[in-house]
Amino acid sequence: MASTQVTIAGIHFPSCVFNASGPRDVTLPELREIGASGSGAIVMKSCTPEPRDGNEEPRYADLPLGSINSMGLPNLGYTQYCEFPKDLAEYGKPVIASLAGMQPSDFPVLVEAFQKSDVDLIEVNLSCPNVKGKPQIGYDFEASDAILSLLDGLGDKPLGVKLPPYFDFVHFESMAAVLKKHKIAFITCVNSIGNALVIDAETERPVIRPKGGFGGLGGQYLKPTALANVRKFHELLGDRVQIIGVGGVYTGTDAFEFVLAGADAVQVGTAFMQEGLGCFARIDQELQAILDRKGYASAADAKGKLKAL
Ligand code: ERO
Repeated sequence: MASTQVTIAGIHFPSCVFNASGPRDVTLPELREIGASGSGAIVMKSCTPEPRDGNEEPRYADLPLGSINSMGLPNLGYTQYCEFPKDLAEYGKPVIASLAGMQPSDFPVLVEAFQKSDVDLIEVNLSCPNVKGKPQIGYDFEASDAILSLLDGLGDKPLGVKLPPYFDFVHFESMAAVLKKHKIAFITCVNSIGNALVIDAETERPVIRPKGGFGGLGGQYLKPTALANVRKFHELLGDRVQIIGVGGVYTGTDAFEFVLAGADAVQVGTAFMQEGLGCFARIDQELQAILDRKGYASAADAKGKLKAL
């Protein structure tokens, strides 16, 4: 059987298929369930300095080809997520912290705390689309650079950045130039497409309430954009930055496409919401079967092997 094990920033993952930071990884019981599942890692919900209830309901909706959400960063506050890795150690898989500051000065506080914790990797979310009045930092290259400058030298745990989707080659190049200035071990690409609007023609209303219905679009709608982002950043950053692909991974074929584009691993968001914990083992097995059929010994062997047409 082909191997789907992977090493990211020197940390071993039993599978390259694992959960995306999202609505089902907020509490310790939810994280324990992910630990006991086939997920190759435990990614925790993006956290802030203080606990947050998030936005008003309804704030998540399934769609024919994916999902829309405006959760608004509900989380228990970072001190809880610094403690959870001790409780999650028994599952023998990497624990990834995800953090999102409400202002630039929050980021070093959160990173420093996680550097002292038992988490294995730290994902800095520069792309939350749903906090009222706050822009997605990743679309402001100077602001992103300034925040990453505050994080340089804060510790030895591998640091990654969760990026928003980009749609223009100039923007890929601008963000790649920022990333090259800092010690970034991995990028997670991409977050949901921000500020989409889904309307129910029957009710003549949006399907979620916060922000007049504007929210982050995930699932199949996102996959071609996500693949393009993985591919472009792989071309621009080469082997110096590893890539975790996310956006519309429902099947082993989806995961294989991300690997061909240049991903080392994939995260599962909407499919996890819709199918539940069984999705990880299923996608992993489907990926193994495709790798076997195509003669790849491992997912790592297929990384970046997209052929020209
Ligand atoms: O609303 C959220 O909590 C949220 N939703 C997303 O689609 N992406 C995020 O990064 C995020 C919060 C950080």
